[in-house]
Amino acid sequence: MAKNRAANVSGRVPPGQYLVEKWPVLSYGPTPRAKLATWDFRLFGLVEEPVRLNYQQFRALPQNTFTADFHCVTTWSRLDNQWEGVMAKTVAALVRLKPNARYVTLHCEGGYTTNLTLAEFLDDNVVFAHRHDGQDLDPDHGWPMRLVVPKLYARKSPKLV
Ligand SMILES: Nc1nc2c(c(=O)[nH]1)N[C@H]1C(S)=C(S)[C@@H](COP(=O)(O)O)O[C@H]1N2
Ligand SMILES: [Mo]
Repeated sequence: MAKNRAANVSGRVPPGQYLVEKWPVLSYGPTPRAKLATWDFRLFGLVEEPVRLNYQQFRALPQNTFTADFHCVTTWSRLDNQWEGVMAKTVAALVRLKPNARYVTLHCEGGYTTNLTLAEFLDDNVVFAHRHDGQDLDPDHGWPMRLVVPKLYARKSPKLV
């Protein structure tokens, strides 16, 4: 890892971060093996219409690409990541949220969970991504799909959702 103190990008990275060019893997356990044939994405809770998508159906949803920085609270930041996937807003529209919905919990293969306020989830540039910098995500980075929430520390960007 290049230990570049992020002095000339203040305002863009949180205080005390250093910049990395290689992308570190931060997982609390071994990467579970994903099988596309049995993969599913379930949307349930305070919704009018619970939805279950297989991988083909997920990939058939409208796709977006954008660039954003990625910050881990263990002090590394990786700038200018290009993400490609389905925006969280697009996914939320499928289920039609009930008016009393306030929070989203994301459940991952392997047991990791994290939560967001609905406003954080529906913010711009929140994406269920399957590609990074023009390539399929590596399994250790969440392939076949992970959420990316660029404005929050990356622990709120769950892999293998
Ligand atoms: N499923 C899962 N998602 C996860 C984690 C994890 O351990 N398991 N770690 C989180 C943390 S703390 C960070 S910093 C980012 C790191 O993503 P990366 O390993 O792709 O760099 O993933 C987040 N999402
Ligand atoms: Mo992290």
